[in-house]
Amino acid sequence: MKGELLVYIDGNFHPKSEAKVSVYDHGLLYGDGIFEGIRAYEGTVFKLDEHLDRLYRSAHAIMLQIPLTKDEMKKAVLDTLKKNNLKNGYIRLVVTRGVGDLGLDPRKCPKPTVIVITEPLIQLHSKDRKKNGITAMISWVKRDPVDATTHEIKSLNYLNSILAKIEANITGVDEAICLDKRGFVCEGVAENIFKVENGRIVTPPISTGALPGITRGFTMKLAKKLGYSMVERNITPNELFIADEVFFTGTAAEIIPVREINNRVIGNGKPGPVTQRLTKEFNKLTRDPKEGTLIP
Ligand code: PXG
Repeated sequence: MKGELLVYIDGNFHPKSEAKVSVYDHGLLYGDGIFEGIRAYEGTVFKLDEHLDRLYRSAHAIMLQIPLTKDEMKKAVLDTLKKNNLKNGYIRLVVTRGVGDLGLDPRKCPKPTVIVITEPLIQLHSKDRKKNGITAMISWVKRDPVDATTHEIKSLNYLNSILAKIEANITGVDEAICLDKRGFVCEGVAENIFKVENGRIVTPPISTGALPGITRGFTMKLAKKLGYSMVERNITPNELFIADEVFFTGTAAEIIPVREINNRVIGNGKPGPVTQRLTKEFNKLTRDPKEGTLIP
């Protein structure tokens, strides 16, 4: 179709409706692969180098040899954005184990598949939710443990998050929060979580099995720069209920306040001063060319 967005697959560009991979691709058959969700703001790809570093770390952890250097991968991302004339957009970078047979042995997959999808911005939550906060529930679905399919790796195994999201959907709340198997707070389904108590900011450590989010890392640095006490430590579900403020961070979600958890109102039910201050500074910096890579 004319005017369609183009998708990069293994060095070639295909119109969106024709962008396809084999049914024998182990990314589909087994969720065997890795990905990144990245975002461009006004011509700058926010923290592109950090996302590429994380992609290559994920690949290392699952022993997948990406057939492109980091610079070639960066070029593929920027070329795809340019071809699609996108200055603001969402970028999905996927590397799968590649085409194999119906057995799960990755040795049968000689060549990884590399995909770059770019789209105009996706809206995860409405403007009202971004401004006034979302509702959430603590899910019965525990985060995958660190000694198994840990979310420290940004792999294509997302059933753990999807099950929690389904639970949130059928309960009628916006998002789900996963605990680790000990019962400590871990993260949202595609967001990291923070709480504020007496002006001090706390977020769970990655050892709960959470993804080391790029937005999480950036928010922690920003919080310290603004003079807040910022610590990583285990948080109990009860500590969330009685927090002054709770917010999520993520590439699509950015910084979003949580106003209710399992029907308990958080603070006074409105976005708190710390969340608002961080959001304001965050929104300035995401558009700063110094914080990312310019689309040529
Ligand atoms: N935890 C998990 C499990 C995630 O998948 C985050 C935290 C936040 O990380 P970043 O690096 O984005 O700050 C993620 C993000 C999206 C999207 O549209 C994001 C993710 C997965 C699917 C969609 O933002 N991962």
